[in-house]
Amino acid sequence: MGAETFAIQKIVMRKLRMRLKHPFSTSFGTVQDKHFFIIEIVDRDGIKGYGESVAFDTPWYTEETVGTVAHVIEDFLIPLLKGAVLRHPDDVTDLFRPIRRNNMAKAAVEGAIWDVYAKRKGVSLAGALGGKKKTIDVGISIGLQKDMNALLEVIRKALADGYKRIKIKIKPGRDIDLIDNVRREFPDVPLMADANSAYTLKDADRLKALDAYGLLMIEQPLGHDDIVDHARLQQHIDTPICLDESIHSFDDARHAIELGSCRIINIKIGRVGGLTAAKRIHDYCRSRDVPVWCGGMLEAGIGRAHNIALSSLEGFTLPGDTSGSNRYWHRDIIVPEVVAENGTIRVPDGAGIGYAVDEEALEAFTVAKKEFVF
Ligand code: OSB
Ligand code: MG
Repeated sequence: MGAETFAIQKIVMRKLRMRLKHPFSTSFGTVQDKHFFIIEIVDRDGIKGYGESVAFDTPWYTEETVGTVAHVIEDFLIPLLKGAVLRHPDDVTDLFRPIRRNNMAKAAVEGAIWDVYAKRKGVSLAGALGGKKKTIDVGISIGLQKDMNALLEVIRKALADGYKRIKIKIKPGRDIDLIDNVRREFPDVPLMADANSAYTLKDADRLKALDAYGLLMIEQPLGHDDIVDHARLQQHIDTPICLDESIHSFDDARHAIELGSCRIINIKIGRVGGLTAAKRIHDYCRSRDVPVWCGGMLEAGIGRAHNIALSSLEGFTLPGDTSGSNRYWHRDIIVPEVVAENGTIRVPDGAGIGYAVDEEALEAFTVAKKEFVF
C-alpha cells in the first residue's frame, strides 16, 4: 500500500436517539425524537472519520428509513469496503455502484471516508472539497406551526438572531393566507416557501397567486418524483422553482435544468448519495449559472459539519437551511457546537470536519452499537 492510499481497519456503527427541542412538522409528518446512525471509520493508521445518516423513521421524505439504512449499510456497503484500497473518497462512488439508490445509506459511509481522507491530508473537509468561503450565510426552515401567531413569533426571533432568510412550510389550505400574513408583518424579509410535494398541476393557479408576494423561490411544489410537471409549472409562474425531493443524482439535476423544471437546486448530501455527487451537481449548476444552496435534514453536529463544509463551495450563493445547533438540540454531539452569528457560520479550518466529537454526549445518545473489524 503506497503512501497515497488508505484502507479501512474498523467501522463502528452507532444508532442514536436525540430529542429535538421543538417537533418539526411538514405537510407529511412530524419529527420529534430523531433516530439516526453515526458511522465512525478508522483506517489502518488509526485516523478516525465520522459520517451521519439522515433518513427518518418513516419514508415520508424519500423512500429510505432508519431501518433500510441499517440494512443496506450492514449487509451491502460494509462488505464492499472490506479490503478496499482507496486513493480518494471519489473511489467510494465506484465501489458502491453495484448498489442501486439507497443514497442516504451511501452518504453516511462516504461522508466518514471523506473525513478520514481530509484528516490524513491535514486539511479541512471544506478545503478537501475545494471550498473557498471562510463563512457561509444561513437561513432557517420553520416547520408548520399551530397558528399564525406562533409562526410570526418564530420568524421574529429568527430575524432578531440575524438569520438571512426565512423558509416556511406550506400546504393546500395553508398557503396564500399564511404568506399574505407573513408579508404584511415582514414586507422586505427574504422569504421562501417549501411545499414538500403537497400540490399537483391542478393547483397551478393557486401557486401562480403566490407570484404577488415576491418569494425568493418555491421549493418542491409538485410530485416528489416529478420533473416534467414542474417544467410546465415553471412556465406558468414567475416565482423561481427550487427542486429538493426530485433530485437524487447528477443526471436528475442535469435533466431538471435542461427541461427548465427549476431555476434553483437544493443540494442535500444524503439525498444525492454523498459529498462526491453533491460537489459534482454543484459544479454543473455553477457552469450553468444555476444557484444552489444546502438543504437540511435536522442533522446533529456531524451531519451539520458536513453541510457547512459543502456550503463553502462558491456556487452555494444562497443562504441554506444549516442553522445553529441551538435551534435543534439542548446538547449537540460536537464541540464546539455549530454557532450562527448574524446569520453566518464560520467554516472551521481544523483537519476534517473541524469539530471534535463529544464522546460523552455520543455515548449518552447511543441506543445500539455494532463494530465491524476488517
Ligand atoms: O424539505 O427541506 C426539507 C426537514 C426534514 C425533511 C425535509 C426538509 C426539512 C427542512 C428542515 O426543511 C431543514 C433543517 O432545518 O434541517
Ligand atoms: Mg424541502
